[in-house]
Amino acid sequence: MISNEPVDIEKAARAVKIIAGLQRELITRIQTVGDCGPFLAAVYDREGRLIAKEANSVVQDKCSHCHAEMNALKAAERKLDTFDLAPHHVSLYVTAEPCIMCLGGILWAGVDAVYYSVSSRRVEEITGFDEGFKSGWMSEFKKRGITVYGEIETALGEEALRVYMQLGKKVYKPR
Ligand code: AZG
Ligand code: ZN
Repeated sequence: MISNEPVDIEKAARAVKIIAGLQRELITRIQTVGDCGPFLAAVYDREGRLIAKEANSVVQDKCSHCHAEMNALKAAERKLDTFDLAPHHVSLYVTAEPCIMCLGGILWAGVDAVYYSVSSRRVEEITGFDEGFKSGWMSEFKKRGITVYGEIETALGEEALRVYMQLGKKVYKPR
């Protein structure tokens, strides 16, 4: 596990539990929903209540922006009836490191923290997706007061990506 702050055992334990649940659900969705992308994200408040959970729906919705993180943040904003999540003190949990687009979306949404599983490097190695250029993003988030924990429960996260590839599903990328 890596982090942009000293590791808090309680935050880390909560993240392991939530991310393992997302990974198991993601594998089931990949196996059962024909056009589900291989990424799942959830927004929780600081009392541990689930606000929104969404998968990548790029293929299904014919929309290049419909990454799991963007879908989950949009659903959370709709549910809380706001364009600014900051007063609600929410955290984003996601099965892979956010891509270049989602880093921007996460900043504009106003989350307190981001917890992710598989690194972009491993996503690219396993699937061929292009996650973009984004050096030093964890320290940029720290400067803006956003906590980041990464590479949580990576074995199951990588397994979800391998299942996606084994099923011959679509790898879309910028060209
Ligand atoms: C992606 N990476 C993440 N983290 N999430 C998605 O929905 C993606 N789609 N393509 N790369
Ligand atoms: Zn993304």
